Amino acid sequence: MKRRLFIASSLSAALAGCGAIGTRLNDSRFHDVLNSAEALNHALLGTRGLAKEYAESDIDWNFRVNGFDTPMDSAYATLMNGNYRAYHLIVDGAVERPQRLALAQLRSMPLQTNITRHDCVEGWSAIGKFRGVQLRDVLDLAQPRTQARYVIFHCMDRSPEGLPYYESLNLHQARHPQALLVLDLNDRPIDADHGAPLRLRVPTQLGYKSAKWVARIEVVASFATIFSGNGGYWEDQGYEWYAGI
Ligand SMILES: Nc1nc2c(c(=O)[nH]1)N[C@H]1C(S)=C(S)[C@@H](COP(=O)(O)O)O[C@H]1N2
Ligand SMILES: [Mo]
Repeated sequence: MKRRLFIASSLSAALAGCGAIGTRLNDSRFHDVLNSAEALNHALLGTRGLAKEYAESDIDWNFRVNGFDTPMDSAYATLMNGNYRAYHLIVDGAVERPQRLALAQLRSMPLQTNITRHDCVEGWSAIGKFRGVQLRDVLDLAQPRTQARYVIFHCMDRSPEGLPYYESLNLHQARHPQALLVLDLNDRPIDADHGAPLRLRVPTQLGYKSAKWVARIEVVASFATIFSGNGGYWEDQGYEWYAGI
């Protein structure tokens, strides 16, 4: 325990004084500190801790919208205009049984609800009621192979420069009981701006991990060869991968 406290205090000393995170993102020493903080978080807290759950009276009924614009391409417009009946979630990669799941199939699985707080790295939070399928149930259908270590979420939107949004979790995070593929937000089918028809929700990690407009879940042994190799759109811009809260 003493050793842990020592490590923790040297980390906070190293982090002290970095008020403007944005200006430090290109500093490699800053990255080293972040990465060691991630490892420490992981070692001390593991992935078993549960995020706090709130009461109905705490819900922000006007849940804020953030991130890139809702996809505007004709493929998405067609999906939306058909009330997402043509949508299928693809689960593939290092799995025994690749899946192609319609929304109705997902809705017929056991659904879980949690009222949890979403924390955006930009400094705002909102409490929402998230209802959906446990990600681990979907992974169980697909049966990850023994070499599988991460799940990549491929999204339908793009950054202003045209780069696709994507995210990743390791299999432990993905099997967290509160990690949901969300179908309903605040008692309504999730709307287009919040990631319809399916978005990830991981209340134990920062907001950018909770990918909206998920089209495909790819199970992989490593994400080194995916886009710029850092495990997510924002991670490729220098944000931390683990992003635990
Ligand atoms: N596909 C996709 N997912 C995304 C984003 C995005 O731009 N595209 N933004 C992330 C960020 S930074 C936040 S804070 C949340 C915002 O979710 P909300 O619009 O439901 O509040 O979505 C996350 N997931
Ligand atoms: Mo965010």
